[in-house]
Order: sequence, then C-alpha cells, then structure tokens
Amino acid sequence: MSNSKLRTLEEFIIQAQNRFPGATGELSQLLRDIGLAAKIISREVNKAGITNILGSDGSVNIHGESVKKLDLFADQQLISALDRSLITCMVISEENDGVVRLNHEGGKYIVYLDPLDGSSNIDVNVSIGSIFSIYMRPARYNGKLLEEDALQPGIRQVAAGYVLYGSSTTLAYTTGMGVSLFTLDPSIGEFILSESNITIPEHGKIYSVNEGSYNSWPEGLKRYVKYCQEEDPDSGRPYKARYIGSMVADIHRTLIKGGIFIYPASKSYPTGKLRLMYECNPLSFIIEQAGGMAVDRKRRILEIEPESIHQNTPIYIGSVRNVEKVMEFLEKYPEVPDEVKKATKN
Ligand code: AHM
Ligand code: MG
Repeated sequence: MSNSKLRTLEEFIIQAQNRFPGATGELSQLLRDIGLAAKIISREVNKAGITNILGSDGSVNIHGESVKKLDLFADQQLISALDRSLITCMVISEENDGVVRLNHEGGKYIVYLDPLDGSSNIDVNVSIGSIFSIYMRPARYNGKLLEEDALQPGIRQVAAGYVLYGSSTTLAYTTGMGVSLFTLDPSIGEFILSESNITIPEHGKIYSVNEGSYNSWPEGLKRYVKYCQEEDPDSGRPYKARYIGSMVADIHRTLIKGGIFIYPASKSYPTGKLRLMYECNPLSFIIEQAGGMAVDRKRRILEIEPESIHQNTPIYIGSVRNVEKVMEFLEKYPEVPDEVKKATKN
C-alpha cells in the first residue's frame, strides 16, 4: 500500500463522523483522547523493563489484587485524557472503588475502563491490554449526575474497544457499525487502519479456558472440553487449546481466528471472575459487531441489567457455532457446583 492510502485513526474517526451531518464531534473527540492515552501507555509498556516502572507498587486494588505500577500509570493517563476534553462526566475504572467524577459535570458521556487488563502478565513480558466502554449519560430533569446513571446494560454502549500491547500495539473499536482495527506505527506515532468491518469466523478450531480449574467447573463445560479434545477429522477436532491469561489478547485471537473463550462460574468463582461492565460488555460488543456471540450461559451478555459497577459475570464468547455448541452441552448436563447454585439462587 502506498503511503498516500494510509489512513490514521484520527482521519478514520473524522471521516466516519462526517457521514452524520448532525454529529457534534464529541464522541469522535473522546475516541481520539483514548487513542492518545493508548499511545502513551504503549510507550511505557514497551520500556517497562528498562525504567523500573515494572512490578508491584505495594498497594492492593479494590478486588484485593496487588496493583502493578503500570496499572496506576495507565489509569491516570486514561482518566486525565478524558478529563481534559470536558466531554466525559464520570469514569468507572477497575482501579477505583467508586465512580470518578470528572471536572465537567455537564459532560455527555460515562466511560468504563479496565486500564491494564491481564496485569499478572506484566512481569513476564506477555501481552496485556486496555479496555473501554462508552455510554451516554441519561437525561434527568434536574441535571444531577448520579452513580446509578452508570448502571446501563451493555446494549446501550455507544462505543467500545480495546488496545492490545502485543508484538505490535493494536486498537480495535466499534460504534455499532462494524469493528475497525488499527496498528500503531511507532516510527510515526500514529495508529494506522489495518482493517475495517472485521468478521469473526462462524466456526473456529481453538478453545480457550483456564483448564487448571477443571475440577470446579459445571458438568456441561467439562463435557464440552472433552468434546473439543476428541478426534473427529470431519469437524477439525481435536481443537487447539490456547490460553494467554490476558482477556484482551485471548479475545483478539478469537476475533481473528475464531473459536471460543470461556470464563465460567465455578466453585472458586461462583459468579464468574471477569467484570461485566469493563471487561465483558465492551468485548462482547466487539465480538457481536464482528458477527460472533457472547452469553453468560442463559442470557446475552449485552442484555444483563447491571446491579453494581464492579459485578462479575460468567462468559462464553466467540464464534457463533462454538458458543451454540457449548450451550447444548450446558443444557444437556445442567449440574453446577453447589457454590454456583447458592450464588445464583437456583
Ligand atoms: P485483571 O484485570 O486483574 O488482569 O484480571 C483479569 C484477567 C483476564 O485478563 C484474564 O482473562 C483472567 O484474568 C485470567 O484469570 P485466571 O488467571 O484466573 O485464568
Ligand atoms: Mg481486567
């Protein structure tokens, strides 16, 4: 491709905005702010080892996990980028217990962030990512901003995406009209469009789940994973097992190659481990926009009515045929650990 045909993230966003004559440009600005913060985080992730920013800063986040220095750096960069442009009124981040009210109370948007997902992988130089999810703030007669304004189902996201800091830095986002993928060219410091309207294969030959937890899974999942491992050349089985332990990286591979990623409700995590609002909703929006599917077992992830900003959910996400198959197993073998029964009151 000649350079004249390269499209930067900025150009792409502005061209997309120009297709809507009435657009105010605020969402475009917000996406550009996230793109800028992502470049700064990417630079810091790449030099983490040499600047001694790597490692735990000694504090513990609200979920009791030790916080790595880079988590805090990413959190600060993203929040201050959003604060500067006065479009966002409130941010909810994995690194902050309560909601963070920004300086512009009148801002139109509420943003959820997982500033650095997969942080246990930082120290070992394995891919990590940032995730974002954007909602419109609901209109209220008195204009007051309430914490409950942030509790909206994923189906109401106006945009969502992720940045993967891997062998290259990749940004994927959707505003509900397909998924676009950009790659950071470090020589010019710009995200360049790699692909628009990405589609996930309808069926994939990779399953991705932490098999160390096998004994604490629901029966249907145990049977499904055995099915993935059985030999059946006609359907391409045995499937490959791949599990990075960074959801962004596992979902990015699933988006490109197809297959399924699973984090179930289990004995150890009776309501699932992953967070609905800043991990599962945005990544489900991306996967659905690419033609895939994401459910918690009984419901579409995007239709779950949230009760709290940090709540967990089980997730089965990926190519439609793989997700449908695991659902068949879960229906046929409905037994779940007692802990899961108790937590879900059924
Ligand atoms: P984090 O946000 O604290 O990094 O935790 C979320 C991560 C996901 O990226 C990943 O899919 C999952 O935790 C891995 O969990 P486990 O080690 O239990 O398999
Ligand atoms: Mg996370």
